Amino acid sequence: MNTPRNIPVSTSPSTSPSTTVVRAACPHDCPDTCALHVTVQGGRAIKVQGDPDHPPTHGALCTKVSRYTERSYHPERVLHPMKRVGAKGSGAFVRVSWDEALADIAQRLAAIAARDPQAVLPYSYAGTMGLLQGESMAARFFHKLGALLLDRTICSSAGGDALAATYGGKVGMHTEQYAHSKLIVIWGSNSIASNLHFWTFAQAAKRDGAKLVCIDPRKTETADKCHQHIALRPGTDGALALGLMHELIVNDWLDHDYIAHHTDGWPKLRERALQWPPERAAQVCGITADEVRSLAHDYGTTRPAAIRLNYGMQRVRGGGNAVRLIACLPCLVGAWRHAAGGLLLSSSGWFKSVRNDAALQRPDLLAGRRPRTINMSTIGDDLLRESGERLPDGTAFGPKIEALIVYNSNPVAVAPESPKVVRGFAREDLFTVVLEHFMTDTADHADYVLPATTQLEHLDLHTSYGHTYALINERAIEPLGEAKPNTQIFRELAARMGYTEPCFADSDEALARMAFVEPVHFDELREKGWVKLPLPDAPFADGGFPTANGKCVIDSPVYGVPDHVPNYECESATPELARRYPLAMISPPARNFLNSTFVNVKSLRDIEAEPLLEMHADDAAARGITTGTTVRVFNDRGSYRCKVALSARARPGVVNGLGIWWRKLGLDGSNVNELTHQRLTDIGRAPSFYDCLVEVAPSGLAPTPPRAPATAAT
Ligand SMILES: Nc1nc2c(c(=O)[nH]1)N[C@H]1C(S)=C(S)[C@@H](COP(=O)(O)OP(=O)(O)OC[C@H]3O[C@@H](n4cnc5c(=O)[nH]c(N)nc54)[C@H](O)[C@@H]3O)O[C@H]1N2
Ligand SMILES: Nc1nc2c(c(=O)[nH]1)N[C@H]1C(S)=C(S)[C@@H](COP(=O)(O)OP(=O)(O)OC[C@H]3O[C@@H](n4cnc5c(=O)[nH]c(N)nc54)[C@H](O)[C@@H]3O)O[C@H]1N2
Ligand SMILES: [Mo]
Repeated sequence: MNTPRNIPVSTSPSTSPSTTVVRAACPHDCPDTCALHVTVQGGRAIKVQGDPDHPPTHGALCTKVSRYTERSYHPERVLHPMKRVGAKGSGAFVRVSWDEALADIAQRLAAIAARDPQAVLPYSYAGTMGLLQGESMAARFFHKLGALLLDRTICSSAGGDALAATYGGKVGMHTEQYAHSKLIVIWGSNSIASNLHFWTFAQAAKRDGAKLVCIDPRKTETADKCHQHIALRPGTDGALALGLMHELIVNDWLDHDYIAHHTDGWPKLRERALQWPPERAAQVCGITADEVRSLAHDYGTTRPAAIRLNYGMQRVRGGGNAVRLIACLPCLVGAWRHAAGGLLLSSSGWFKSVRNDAALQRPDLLAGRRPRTINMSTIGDDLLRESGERLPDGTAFGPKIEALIVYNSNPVAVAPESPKVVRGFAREDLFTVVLEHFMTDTADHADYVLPATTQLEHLDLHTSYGHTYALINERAIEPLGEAKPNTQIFRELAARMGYTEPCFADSDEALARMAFVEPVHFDELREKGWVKLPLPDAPFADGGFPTANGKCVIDSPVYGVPDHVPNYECESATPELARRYPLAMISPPARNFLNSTFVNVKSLRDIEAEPLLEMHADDAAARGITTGTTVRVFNDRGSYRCKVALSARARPGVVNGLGIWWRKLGLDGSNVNELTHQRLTDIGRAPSFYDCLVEVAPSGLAPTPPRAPATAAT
């Protein structure tokens, strides 16, 4: 926070004994995408701080990323290529040279691809959100190979596709504008944990008299600090939105002019909403009718009113429909007329016009081939399929997956229904290469683990899904050990495969120079660290949504009029299942981890202590469970052992299994995904992690008190 403002900008890694400050960007999968200053002394990064001048970062960092040097210099970093010598999953590896590893990998991939390139699957997500170290050289490599395509759905595609169906893109309010709102509805998000920099703006509004409402089944640390917490059942947000609309209609809190000019299809939704009086919505949501009425009153009568929607509420069967319903609300009351009113789920669509993904990823290298697409969320099932196997929709699966190249992801820990994922990764006839910083649960199953650089050790560029600035990440230090950037690993693999197209020789700087188009310039990023997209403060004050006719689409030609869609697993949809497994389990992120990243950083793991299941006192008492009891959490898919914490954070009927722990650091080598399923959301082909029924029973071991979590300092 006290970094001098006049930092000398360093564009190459420093080895001088003097101290330099390098401009960087946080690579993690988080809406905040902070601008960083990395202090380097004698070639070693000694401090990572938030850029005080970048408005969304405002000089502050979360606990995790302020420890970024601890992660980069971690004694367990994988710093050399490693080849498996033991059974898959055993973690027995020996060090080999780059030469040996790359030669063998290229030879094995070439042999498989010669039979059928569609037996090769790339698997990646957002370990880094960087445009270069994500899908640039990697995409070129797989396009040239003709490998399977990956549908990257594991996080946000239900809400993202739903928002795009409504507004025409993943677009919304500017995060800074929340400082000026008078009502902020934080919907399906634990902002203090997962969107900390937004929370600063919400707090400023609160100090200015704004009311803050949190809608979340869990009483999160964010809910603690809001004026009101509405603890609805998981997967009932669509019903709540319909109940709110009912009240907006009957009390005439609608902006008729905005509706008439800037929305399409309201009459049909109006008819549907009139069937949702507060009593009906309340009954579905497990809340009181007064809670529905009072929220509708606040939302219908306060200006400016802003919703911060987040992805926590779309990880259920009806997540897409719920997002569409909620996205209609700001149009119904004309909240968009104000810069500090409206809604933000994701801002990533604002970058669409300045990104040149085709230049980075070169889909033209497919040369007319159209490989099949595999959904990353069903990797458990798909790794276990045989060639030509009949799929539930009647079509045939293509060739069996024979090779898997994983980078920027830890699917063995994070993908749903891990019993199947683990079986797939354990297949002896599967050739697996993992590019990683650490020996994760996934790396343990690899034939080769290749050491990748961290954000301090490579160049990258970033956009954001929570703000509207493009950023640069300059390389601050030389790669540690023999680590190489993902780009370089794919460049060298391409050479070994005999790919001679000039694009495989592009340097990282060459890639960076083609990543953006007007008005974002690489040289300006290099000079300033970040640039704001030129966008109006109140983007939809006069409509102008990026849809075909500029209106908010309520009645979609593809999806129809949105409705409440009950969970796959719930009392109303599956009463028999609900009798055997009466507790709904959600598994939201733990504050000091980022998905499964940082779980191995001891100082952060010490804060989280151990994998815990939060449980309401009544549910625990009914099962003879108390704080510290080791329990079995189970359903038909699997069983997971952990300790229970009786907690006011859990509502009756719902248990919270905070994630995402590395399996091998759990009590019995598993984590919450042992219980989740692979069924996909209504829109966007995404997993429904939080749509999951379980039962909990003491596992027979004597209760011991959980390790006391230390106090987090952020
Ligand atoms: N510290 C930290 N920050 C993170 C992450 C992390 O793991 N740790 N993950 C990052 C990633 S990958 C993402 S996608 C983003 C997005 O972040 P989100 O996925 O939005 O994560 P949270 O903000 O924790 O929101 C989840 C919240 O939704 C609640 N929830 C669960 N089910 C429902 C429901 O049915 N309805 C409603 N209304 N709420 C529900 C949970 O109790 C939880 O508090 O955060 C990013 N930031
Ligand atoms: N039960 C349950 N499961 C969930 C969720 C949940 O809420 N509940 N959340 C889901 C969500 S929102 C998401 S986004 C996914 C996240 O799933 P993933 O994207 O797989 O995220 P991480 O678990 O953080 O794993 C990222 C890995 O990338 C590695 N990495 C980072 N940078 C680099 C790099 O530059 N090069 C290489 N080669 N590797 C790098 C890290 O070391 C880390 O092991 O998990 C999903 N799974
Ligand atoms: Mo995510």
